[in-house]
Amino acid sequence: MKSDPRAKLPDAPLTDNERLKDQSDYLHGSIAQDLKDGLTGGFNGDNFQLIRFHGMYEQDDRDIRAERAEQKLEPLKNVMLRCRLSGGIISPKQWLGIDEFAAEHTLYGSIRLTTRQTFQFHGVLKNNIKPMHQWLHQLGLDSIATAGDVNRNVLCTSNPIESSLHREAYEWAKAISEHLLPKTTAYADIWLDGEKVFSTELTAPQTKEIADKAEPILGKTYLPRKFKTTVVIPPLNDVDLHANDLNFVAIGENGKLVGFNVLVGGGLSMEHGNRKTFPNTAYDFGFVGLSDVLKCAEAVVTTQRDWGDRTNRKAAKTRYTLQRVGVDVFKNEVEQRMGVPFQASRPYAFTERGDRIGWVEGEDKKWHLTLFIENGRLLDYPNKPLKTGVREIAKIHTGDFRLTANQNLIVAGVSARDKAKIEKIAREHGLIDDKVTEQRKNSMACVAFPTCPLAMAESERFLPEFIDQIDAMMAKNGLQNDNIILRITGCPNGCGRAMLAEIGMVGKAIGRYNLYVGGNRAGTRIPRLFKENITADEILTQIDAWIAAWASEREAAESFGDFAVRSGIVKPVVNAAVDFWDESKIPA
Ligand code: SRM
Ligand code: SF4
Repeated sequence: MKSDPRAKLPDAPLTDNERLKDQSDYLHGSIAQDLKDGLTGGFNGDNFQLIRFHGMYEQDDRDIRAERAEQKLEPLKNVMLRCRLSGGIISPKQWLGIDEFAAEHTLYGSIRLTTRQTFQFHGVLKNNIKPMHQWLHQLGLDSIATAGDVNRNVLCTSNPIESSLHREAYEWAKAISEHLLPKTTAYADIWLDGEKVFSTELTAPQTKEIADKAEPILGKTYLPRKFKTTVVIPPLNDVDLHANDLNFVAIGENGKLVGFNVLVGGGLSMEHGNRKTFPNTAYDFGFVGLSDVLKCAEAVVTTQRDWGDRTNRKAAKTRYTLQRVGVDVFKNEVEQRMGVPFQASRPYAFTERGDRIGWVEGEDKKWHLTLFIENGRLLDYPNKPLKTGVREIAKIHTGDFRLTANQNLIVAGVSARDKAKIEKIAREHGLIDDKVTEQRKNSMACVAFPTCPLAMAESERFLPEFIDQIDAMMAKNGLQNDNIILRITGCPNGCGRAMLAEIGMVGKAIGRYNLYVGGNRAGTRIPRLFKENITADEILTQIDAWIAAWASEREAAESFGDFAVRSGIVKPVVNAAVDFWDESKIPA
């Protein structure tokens, strides 16, 4: 096919990822044969990348890498699996199943709740991979398209309070996810011995009628890069829509969903020092009614499919396509493809992002308990058997569980009769801890060491003690009931969404971080670099001074991020594509 001149694509060779997708026979590769290769715990050649489209990453434990090398052993190769869970909803029965799998068949025994409303198993050895998929399948779960160059797990505001609007929005998140899923039979062929019929309503993607392998939406070589989508219900921006390529902001009238405002081109990753990369907030395209939602999602995805840069993975995401062709040109193309123009955006406002930890009553009179799970890591800790606690709740819970985009867990749909029983279990297992500060509840870290191969600095393992010190600073200044959205991410890929925090730390090297400041509460402003490559102690000294200044000089109810901008700690990032790297705005 001749390329569209409006896409202004560079005349350069395609990346190797394009070759391997093209030659993969719709994501089959030789994964099935590779599984039988007992000489290595890992995957060979292209399969190393291809398993990502099936929701897995090959990893090894970095803590023991050197020791194994000394013993002339291969690194302890294993896979991390990421489940597909649109809107983060999982039933107690499914929970009990994944709890058992994590305990019995993974190296770490944990269930890790992620920043995108799902869970990961870490440390699955090769011989357990196929049984794992079959195990998930029995539970009505799968991991299709949770990684790789496809539309990933679709997020949806975890908002059980307004249950009717949430139910409608959630159905859309599921429908969009299913509409944009790969249609290849590779997942079923490799992991389920060809079984194509999915039995539960949670997984409807690969139905009998999809008999061929064609990919009508994604195409034979899938998307140029990963693609992320949300459905969000204002005023809560808990899903952090600006981290995503495509966003549907729910617009309700009299409690009924009437359509969505569509925002395109958000994303947070960058490379240290590479000015061609930048985090970006998404652009407002306008409103679509409910009858146009799927057409709109498909039009944005296919435009990015055809116009995204396949010669350079660092320039391949939607936001770079928008920069290259122009936002209006991209938007017009989407309108052409969906067959209707966008209407003017409807008014809405975001006020907050965090999860409401504790009990709330929904409009349907059911109760919902949001449990704060530090870094989303569910494991039995000394004196805090968190994983056992959730298992005990799952045994008696008649509603569902909802994973949040802030790595927390909601026990949703509890009747007034069961409330006390569930609270008792949660307290006994440390899942409710009244001593957890507001600051800790609003802090977040990505996984990083020991499993993430890309980590430059500690993140998840570093955050808890770091927050002890921030807690002390807040208390010293009388701010123990306040909080700053503080996030750490172990490298500039930004999985912990530090690039939408009031204070963000981005790993640079072991023990060293770049410090960013000045994001806002609603998650609509990117923070600016304050200092590069500094130690945790230097950062603590800086934050101590900032907190003291904020305590004494803030205006009524002024958040820290707004204070940082108003008081001139940093100049705000206004248009990241243009001014994120502007050195004149970085403090000397
Ligand atoms: Fe991420 C890669 C973990 C959310 C941007 N991310 C990775 C990998 C798979 C490392 C790798 O490629 O080998 C990490 C696995 C670590 C481990 O051991 O588990 C990883 N990302 C995570 C999770 C688990 C972080 C967490 O602490 O919860 C999140 C899982 C999400 C999910 O369930 O799907 C996670 N990743 C994010 C987010 C935040 C978000 O989407 O809200 C981002 C920033 C938003 C964005 O995409 O711009 C993010 N992850 C990346 C990138 C940079 C992508 C890019 O555009 O350049 C990579 C690297 C890559 O894709 O090449 C990456
Ligand atoms: Fe790994 Fe970097 Fe993502 Fe953290 S931000 S999980 S270190 S890729």
